[in-house]
Amino acid sequence: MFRVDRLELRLLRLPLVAFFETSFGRSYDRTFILVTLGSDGIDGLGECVADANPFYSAETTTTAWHIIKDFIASLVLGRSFEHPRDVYPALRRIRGHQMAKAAVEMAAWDLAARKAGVPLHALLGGSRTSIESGVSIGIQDSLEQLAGKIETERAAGYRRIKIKIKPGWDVDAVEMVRAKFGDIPLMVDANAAYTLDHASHLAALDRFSLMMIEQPLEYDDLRDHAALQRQIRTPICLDESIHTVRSAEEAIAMGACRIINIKPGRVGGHAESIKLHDAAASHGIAVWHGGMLESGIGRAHNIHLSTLPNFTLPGDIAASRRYYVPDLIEPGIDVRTDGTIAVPQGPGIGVNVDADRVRAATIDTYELRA
Ligand code: OSB
Ligand code: MG
Repeated sequence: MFRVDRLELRLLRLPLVAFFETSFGRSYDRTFILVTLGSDGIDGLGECVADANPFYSAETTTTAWHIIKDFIASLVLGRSFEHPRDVYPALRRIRGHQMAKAAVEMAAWDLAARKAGVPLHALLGGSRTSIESGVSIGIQDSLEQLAGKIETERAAGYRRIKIKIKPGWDVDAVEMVRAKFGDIPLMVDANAAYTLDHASHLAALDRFSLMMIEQPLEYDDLRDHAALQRQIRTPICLDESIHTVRSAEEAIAMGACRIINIKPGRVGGHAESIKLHDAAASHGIAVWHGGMLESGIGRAHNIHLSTLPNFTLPGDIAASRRYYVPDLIEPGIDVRTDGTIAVPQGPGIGVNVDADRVRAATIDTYELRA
């Protein structure tokens, strides 16, 4: 049981170590909200994955700030919760805004785990002590640059390479990777850059034995993905299209995907992610943990969630040094030479937040007490 007596929002901006380009654009930094929930002097942290722009999803840092401050805060502040799984249902009146809800809900999980003195993964029900790590490599200026990046990440030990694709940067890029690196575990992510008219073009990827193609079609589509899956052999994985357990059940029933990328921010937090994970498992659908360029705080949450048994494929959870130097946590998240990450064993998310670095990155703050 915990009573939430404090809620703090911080808007942060951190420069990325290297630009990150997807089919919807190039980023040089990340602006995000850090949520703190307090109870009897103990704090729990959640990182909101909404970006400054509405290009990956409709939510932005500004909409999330508004929804948390003006609607979510009154539903959690001064309230006692038996378990953090009760937070998401308490927000039911608010439609959508999964990223805003998730940031608060995940802070509640960290808080509850810290209060109980247990690592977050124990509260979530996961048992792995290490997770498999993959990398997501953005669109580059040239195929030579892409080859260089892949060489670096392979040498670091990562177990799976994902490359971002878009029309004009797809078949040739994959062909180069296969020619240069052979039969490595490889997948592509289109971030909704194609339409069903591209079906025969996307079928040209079939000969490369990719693990999957992630979100080839529109961000809110299921029907065309089902049609596309009937025309290509490469398994389709959905990311953007899955925002609730219900949408996942619909996608599975329609044959719109064979694999699902779980990002707790996209589905409303840890409790909904566990439900989605369980539903996918019951249908024989593999899941893996996606990434949103999180700082070490959000990354630590992702590591804990990835300890659940149906996360059977390497996640987009890489070392801090690929994203932020320094990270907000000290030490940062490290990937071992065998491509795995050790699951933190301390209470809650189990990482040390560097308060000075958080302060230095802060643009705006807001605090409420019960
Ligand atoms: O589509 O998975 C995606 C980053 C930002 C927004 C969307 C996506 C991504 C990534 C990067 O692929 C994953 C990571 O390394 O955090
Ligand atoms: Mg994706």
